[in-house]
Amino acid sequence: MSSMHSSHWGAFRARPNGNSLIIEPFSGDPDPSPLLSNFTQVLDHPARVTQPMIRRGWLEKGPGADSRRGDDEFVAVSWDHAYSLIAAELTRVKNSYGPEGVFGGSYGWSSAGRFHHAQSQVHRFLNTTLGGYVRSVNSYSSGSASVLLPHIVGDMNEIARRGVSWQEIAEHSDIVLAFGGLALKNSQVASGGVSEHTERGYMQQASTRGARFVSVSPLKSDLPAEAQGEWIALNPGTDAAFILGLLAVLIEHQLTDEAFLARYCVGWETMKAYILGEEDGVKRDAEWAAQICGLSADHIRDIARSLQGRRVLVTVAHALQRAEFGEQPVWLGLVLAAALGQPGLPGGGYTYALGALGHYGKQHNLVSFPALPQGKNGIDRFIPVARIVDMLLHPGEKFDYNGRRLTYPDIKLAYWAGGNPFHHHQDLARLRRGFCRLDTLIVHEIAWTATARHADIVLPATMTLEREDIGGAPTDRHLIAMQPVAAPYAQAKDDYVIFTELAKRLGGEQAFTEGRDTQGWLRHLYGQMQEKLAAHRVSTPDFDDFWQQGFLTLPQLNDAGRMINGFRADPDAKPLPTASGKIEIYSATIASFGYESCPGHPVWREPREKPNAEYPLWLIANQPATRLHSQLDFGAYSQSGKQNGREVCSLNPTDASRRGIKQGDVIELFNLRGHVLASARVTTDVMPGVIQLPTGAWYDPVDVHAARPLCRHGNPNVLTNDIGTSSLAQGCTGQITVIEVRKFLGDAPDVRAFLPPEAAISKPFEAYRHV
Ligand code: PGD
Repeated sequence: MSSMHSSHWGAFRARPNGNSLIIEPFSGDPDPSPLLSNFTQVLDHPARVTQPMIRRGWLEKGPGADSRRGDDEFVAVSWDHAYSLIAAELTRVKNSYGPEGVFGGSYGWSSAGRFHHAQSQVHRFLNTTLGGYVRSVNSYSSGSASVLLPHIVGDMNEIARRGVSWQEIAEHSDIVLAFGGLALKNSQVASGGVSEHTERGYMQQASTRGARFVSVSPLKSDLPAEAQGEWIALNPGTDAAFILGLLAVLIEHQLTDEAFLARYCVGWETMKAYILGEEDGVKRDAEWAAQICGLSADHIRDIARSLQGRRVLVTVAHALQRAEFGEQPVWLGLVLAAALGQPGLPGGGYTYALGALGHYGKQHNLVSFPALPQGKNGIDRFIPVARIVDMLLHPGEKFDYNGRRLTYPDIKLAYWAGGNPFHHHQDLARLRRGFCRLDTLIVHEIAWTATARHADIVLPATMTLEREDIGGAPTDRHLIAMQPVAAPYAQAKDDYVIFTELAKRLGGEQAFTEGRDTQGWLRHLYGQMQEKLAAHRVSTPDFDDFWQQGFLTLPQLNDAGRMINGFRADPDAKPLPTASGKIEIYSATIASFGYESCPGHPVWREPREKPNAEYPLWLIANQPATRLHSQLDFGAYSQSGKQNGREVCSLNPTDASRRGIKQGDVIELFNLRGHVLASARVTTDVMPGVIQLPTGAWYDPVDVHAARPLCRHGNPNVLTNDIGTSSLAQGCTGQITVIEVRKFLGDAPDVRAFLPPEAAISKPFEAYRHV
């Protein structure tokens, strides 16, 4: 008997086969993701957390700052004992500091089911039992674009999802100019699930029709072979300068669409003055851009001229804005599309982050599946999500954010479920210092990630395969009944069950559960969706039939590509949701904030970190191809991509031979923040001067206390820099940094990332599977 289930990387059927699982992709998926095979052998992997664990130092000394976090023993306790300790600690913090003392941002992707979405569960729990918590806003994915785009064109999700559709590209685009490429490893993933992977097919269809895909990236692999495209290799982080150079050529040859710019945009004259050097005497022309981005001036001129008179789509990947001044390429991509007069034409103009997630460029469902209500947060204090360590290390300090001057709160307790900060944050030694300042860190995890190892209280959570849920996303026409595939491992419990037990002890059970168990909630949420559909006269099977069938096909809107198209078709009736109602090439609002790091029109700014004599190489720390973020790094597919258990890092033969590095060597990447071991892959797919090491290898430091730790496994966030993109958005800047690399001499230490902390395994307990 197989069970229907879903994940962020696809729907599937699963059935047990001894200790492993046989996974069959959803029959309706034309191009299933290979990430599905990460599920085959993980249910009882030794990395799983078996029972509640408390850090010895916290048990003995009580809550308080402690530098032993990440290097202490764990003591196994009963669930009852763990619940009592947590309830008492939450009560202490609430009574002494109020909800302002609790950080509940709990950033992380968790699993696809909409009810067991761990972040929502944490928020609902803290709202209903403590009266609120300090929250985080925006994401590590699109922290700067999500703040910038509403000022200059409209809501980020609207642009990405309803900007220009894949269907239009297949039918109409002549040129798709993709800054950051269109890698399928990214579009095979969508939060909430993606039951049909269609991007490869659309690219194939477009290129067969004659569309030209141009990928601007330091990595050749950012464009799939099916696109039959061109690779423009430019220096990391220099797209803004490149686009300014392209604009200069368009201006010089009078190839700009002045009528479009005058009618639909504000600020073109100011932008032109900046490009022509009328503001400060610096002419940003092709020669100027060539010096920065590593292309020849002639190449830049050729590319610019080739765009004129064609149906051109410009898209800028999430990755580009995950860098210092990451707002600028996002803004300039829009300016380039506007200068060509393309926004609003089918298959032309601007779309943000096409292909960065499986959600984008698709049609929306007629109604969305309801989210678990999160209750009311009684306090209004927040941080931009990637500023967490600044908050922990500098309570009371002021910082800028999107025109506001905010103050970092003084956090005593952090509650985390469904995320892995030691995966997603930058400068991990600094992150550890921040976490060591807390009184208490509580983590629910399925496995011993570095975040769990740094916690004071670790509670074993069930993984998605062990519980029932409903998977769905706003642009996925299949709603999936996620049927349990296996019984919970050892003593693992659902996040919802854990919070229900804690709510009981804190006197908030009714408010938290509203009298429902998991089944009760699934039926309730499904019923709400049925009501929304009924209002459109769409009938749906009852819950039991849906559950038995395993999925439901939902009606969709024909809305892909509607956002910008609508604006051009009827500019008076539907102005854009910006201050001027037009595309803002110059934003008076942003200018009024007075930020040097993000002025009123897009600019080129030299990043603080760039290659130098000591650290001459760019490191690109991008999304991995063999797993989602750090999830199931111990899974079969993720492991198959490693070399002797270590993450593989790619570098150009020129850089390798200069350092005597050969294919398969263990190499050490280092900078002033730390050292990382990885296995070398020597390839011309990476441009000279650049090294690529994907994110997601679990942090595995030889000595957690070291100021510059050595990770033996290959986590690039040891090396990345923990600064905000700009005063405007304060987004994550983890995509690029500078490093040096050398061959690692001597015996490379074995990877220990997937072994539970020693004391935790030496405890006498029986790991068993109970039904
Ligand atoms: P995941 O690995 O998905 O990473 O950061 P995020 O924290 O989301 O973490 C999810 C965790 O939830 C896993 O540890 C998993 O075991 C756990 N989990 C899964 N299901 C459950 C559950 O049901 N309950 C509980 N309690 N836990 C569960 C991702 C973030 O990383 C993102 S979105 C981006 S885009 C960023 N990308 C980069 C980057 O490009 N470059 C760098 N250098 N850094 C990045 N960090 C960011």
